[in-house]
Amino acid sequence: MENILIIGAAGQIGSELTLALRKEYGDEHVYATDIRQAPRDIVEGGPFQILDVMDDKRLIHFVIRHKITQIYHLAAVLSGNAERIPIQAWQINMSSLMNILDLAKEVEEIKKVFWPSSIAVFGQTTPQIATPQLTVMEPNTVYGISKLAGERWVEYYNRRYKLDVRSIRYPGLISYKTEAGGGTTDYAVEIYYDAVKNNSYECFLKEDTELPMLFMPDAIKATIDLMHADPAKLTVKSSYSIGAISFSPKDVAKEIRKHKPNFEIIYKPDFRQAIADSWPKSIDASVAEHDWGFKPTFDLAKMTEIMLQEIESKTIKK
Ligand code: AKB
Repeated sequence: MENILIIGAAGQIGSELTLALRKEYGDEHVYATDIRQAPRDIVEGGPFQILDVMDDKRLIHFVIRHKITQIYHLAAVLSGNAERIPIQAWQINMSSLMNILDLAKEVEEIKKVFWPSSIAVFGQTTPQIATPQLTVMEPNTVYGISKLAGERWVEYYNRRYKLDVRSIRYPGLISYKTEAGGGTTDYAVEIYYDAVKNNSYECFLKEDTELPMLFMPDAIKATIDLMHADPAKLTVKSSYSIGAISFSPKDVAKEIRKHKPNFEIIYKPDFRQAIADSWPKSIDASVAEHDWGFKPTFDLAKMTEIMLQEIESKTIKK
């Protein structure tokens, strides 16, 4: 029997992954935690507790009391926010990961850990088109530096302590359930909300800034597939590159106009432009495809249709 701990269950990935894992393992076996209140379906659909991943003493009690066997550590300060509080962001991102890795090494019952990395591990010197799994990595954002350091630690714990830690380098994630917070790819979520609310959007990136993205249902499936994969087939012990759709703000605006012909967009790039410019435009996911069958299904057109529909129906219900 598996007992799963989710850290960061109120966040963009956590709020959807928790529900998917509860479906699979049973509501009562998936313990959702966060430092803030989570959406209603998370709180009411199974165990939920306010828990700070930085509080290692409470964390270990929690893990032992609930006989946790798998941890998904999703909490992090994202790229845009991390540039505002660099030292604090580094401390939060690194200490929380080290707490989890060390805990998982010590507690024998914990069999698997998941930790998300990001395309932010790449930098200006990385080839930007079809960025390979293994390539130059010189990130110049605090978030990217913390994710790259995290990847090295994940590989270290895998090899040195035989701890089964699995990881994905997520591209920008797009979802309608919980809004992202503090990232550079967030424009691709905000644009849909503002299209529904105001029929217009002020974009903080330039119109032709192309970035790799993934629709949340594909991201959730990828995460679960990786966690189920045969360990003998996993050749990457740090983090797997994945990415499905590459587009720019101009491309999304064009797609939105197919549904809302009067939609307007203006461009006012801010400090996040430099972050986006240092990231890949597209990702070569062939290693993830080969090792554990990564196969995204949504393209920009299908995703746009669903995003607009779902946000509209949320807005009407309110
Ligand atoms: C961000 O923009 O910071 C994140 C990421 C790509 O990791 N969405």
